[in-house]
Amino acid sequence: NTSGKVIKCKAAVLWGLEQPFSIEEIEVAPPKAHEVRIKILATGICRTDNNATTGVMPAKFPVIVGHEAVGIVESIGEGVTSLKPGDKVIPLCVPQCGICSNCLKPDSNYCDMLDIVGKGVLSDGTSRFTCKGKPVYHYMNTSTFTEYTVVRDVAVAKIDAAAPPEKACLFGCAFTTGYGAAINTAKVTPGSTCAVFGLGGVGLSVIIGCKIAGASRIIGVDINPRKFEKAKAVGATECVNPKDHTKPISEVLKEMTGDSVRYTFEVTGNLDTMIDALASCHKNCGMSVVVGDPPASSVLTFDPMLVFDGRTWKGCIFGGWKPVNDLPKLVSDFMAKKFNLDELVTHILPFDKIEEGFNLLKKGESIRTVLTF
Ligand code: PAD
Ligand code: ZN
Ligand code: ZN
Repeated sequence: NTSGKVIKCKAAVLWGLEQPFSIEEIEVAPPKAHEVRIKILATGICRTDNNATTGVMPAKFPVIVGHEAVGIVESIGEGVTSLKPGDKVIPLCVPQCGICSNCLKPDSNYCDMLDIVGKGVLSDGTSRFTCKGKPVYHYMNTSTFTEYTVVRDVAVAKIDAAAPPEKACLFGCAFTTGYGAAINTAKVTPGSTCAVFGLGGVGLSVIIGCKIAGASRIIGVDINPRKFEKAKAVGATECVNPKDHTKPISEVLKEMTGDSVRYTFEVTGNLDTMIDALASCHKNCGMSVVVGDPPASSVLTFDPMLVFDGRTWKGCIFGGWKPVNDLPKLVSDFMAKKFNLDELVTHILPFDKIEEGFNLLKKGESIRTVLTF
């Protein structure tokens, strides 16, 4: 029984910006009040983790990143009532404390506990990880590239004990984000035409959402044509490479559809693509959803007529779900075969091969690589 004791285990530590992942032995302190310690079973690699290594997303170094995982509760701190050792769980990069002004709003999931600025510490202002005598910081309340992690109890969703970890981990980010962007944020209507810019794990999940919502045309847009086959397998009706055209992509989509693109989704994190996606939806009744992470401290200049004309420009965090409440239901729907995540997981690698997993992402060869322990 490891409860109450420091656990020594393996973790992938980032010592600084643009450094490789270094597999180190770390110490994981026991959970304090309202925290739980989790043994990670499987964790996906998301673009947002890579964004921490490049500085696009702020993080405090040294750091353990990773935010898309399934694990088992190993032990709980004082005052934890919602979870017990042995529960199968998903750590939440977007917590749901239930009491902040945002959690109390029925239509907001932007919990005050969300650590989007990269503070990297838990509620008492300290970290639970050390390596070689130094503190190692947390990332987005989760830090899943480690055999054991400690998170706040409000940043944990309990899921079906039978859920397969190497698929269900995608509910920790990619699927939940993309599917929710279509279902909750855009509220895609039956028979509509959608265009999805960026066909990675999150973009393909948007396509799955558009399809379930009954969209009749779903156009995948990517500069990497190797992504088209998977996009079609999950529901894209056609795919376009902006590099094959001299005209702006918004013009290309307008011609393809007789000016009827109702919903567009930016799922690449590029500033130019955010404007392209906005300009690509119908000028008066279209809606464009920003899902990709904008680079930290960036500024965008755009023609205000794009919005004045009547378009709606929206963003969403984690697909707009209230995750403690909604993730268990999403996982139940998955177990009932409402959606199939098989196409999204292209690679499964042992945890030690994390660097190889990131290289697959950077080279555009993977959709999701899942690391197993
Ligand atoms: P990914 O790298 O697997 O996929 C991105 C795709 O975009 C790739 O297929 C690229 O080829 C493609 N792409 C890149 N540049 C362009 C371009 N100029 N035009 C068209 N396509 C392009 O990433 P992902 O699916 O893991 O994540 C996608 C984005 O979503 C990324 O910015 C990530 O940080 C963000 C994200 N946001 C949330 C949220 O809550 N809003 C959650 C998770 C991820
Ligand atoms: Zn809250
Ligand atoms: Zn993510």
